[in-house]
Amino acid sequence: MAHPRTQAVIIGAGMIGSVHAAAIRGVGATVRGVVGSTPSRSAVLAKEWDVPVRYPDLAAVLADDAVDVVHICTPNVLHADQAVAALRAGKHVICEKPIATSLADAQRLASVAAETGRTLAVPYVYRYHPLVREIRARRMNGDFGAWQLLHGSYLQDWMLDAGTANWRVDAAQGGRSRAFADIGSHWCDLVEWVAGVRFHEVTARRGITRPERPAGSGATFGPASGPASDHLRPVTTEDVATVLLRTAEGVLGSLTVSQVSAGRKNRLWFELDGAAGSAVFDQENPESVWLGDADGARIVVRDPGQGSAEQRRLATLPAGHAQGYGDCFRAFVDDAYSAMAGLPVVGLPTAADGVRSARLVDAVLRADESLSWTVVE
Ligand code: SOE
Repeated sequence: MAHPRTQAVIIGAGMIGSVHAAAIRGVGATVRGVVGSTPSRSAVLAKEWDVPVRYPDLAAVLADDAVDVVHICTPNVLHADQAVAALRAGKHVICEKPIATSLADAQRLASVAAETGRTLAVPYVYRYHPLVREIRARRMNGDFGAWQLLHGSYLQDWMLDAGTANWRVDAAQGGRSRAFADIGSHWCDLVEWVAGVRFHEVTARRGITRPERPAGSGATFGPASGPASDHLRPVTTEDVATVLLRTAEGVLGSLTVSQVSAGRKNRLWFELDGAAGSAVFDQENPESVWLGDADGARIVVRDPGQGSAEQRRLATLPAGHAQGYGDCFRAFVDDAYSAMAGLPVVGLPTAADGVRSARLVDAVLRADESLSWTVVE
């Protein structure tokens, strides 16, 4: 549905801030303002993004009664405090993941959301691929039987170049976990939600492939920020991670995460193997899924005229007219704004999902330190 009356402000104007802006405009809402790292940067951005109101900082946004929702797209360490301030000012919030850099802060933020009664939505947007919903619907219909193995990977290469600098590398800004918290968290959210499981314990190893990188803050997915010899600093956050998982029922899983796999851009891939059937989804080819059962295997394509109600709802273009990441993001913002208006929505990731993710990040960090199977708190 369209949300012509919703007034949104974006805090943080990196790559993901622009994605939020396109999604807000895509659901017919207004990007009322944008706030950058300093008042002067905010003024430049307001002009570039062609927004109606100039805000020097977050405090000015929170003082404006016309603002309905604040989108927080800043470096991870700022998320929890900024989201708490926005909720306490009576705003709804869409907060980028991870919602906090510690489990305690994620829990504090979720309590404030509950206390204020405002919506806090978290962009685990891959839930919004129509065929992801189709696999989930088939699981709920019992098509796959009891799970036997859940496995996959999330691979990128935008940190491959030793000259790539980004705030995420710095634990003080991004948090102690990088690749797992940034993208492994998406995989876990998606697989838990689609398969209807909770990983109860994990064991993990994190790896650093570039022991030093330049200081500074290059763009996410941007070109290398310059010669690697300038202001090198030690890297303490992981480029790669391998994680073994186990549900309370004893179903095993495995996940490989990397931000340095040459040629892989945003390859979130999972396979769910059940006693009666299997399903495979590849985020870079989201227009079809692979399904296997005792009779063989077949490909199912996205089609608004076929399949589950949720697949049909999210399949906004005719079959063969590719939908992708931007469509997921727009559908997520659409549902988030509907929830803010008190309407029922299906599968919107909220504060509880942000806390769930923080628990998994915390468990992976502890497992890597102790080199043992570790219970997810
Ligand atoms: C960078 O790794 C990033 O932009 C993530 O932060 C997003 O969550 C993911 O969707 C794409 O990659």
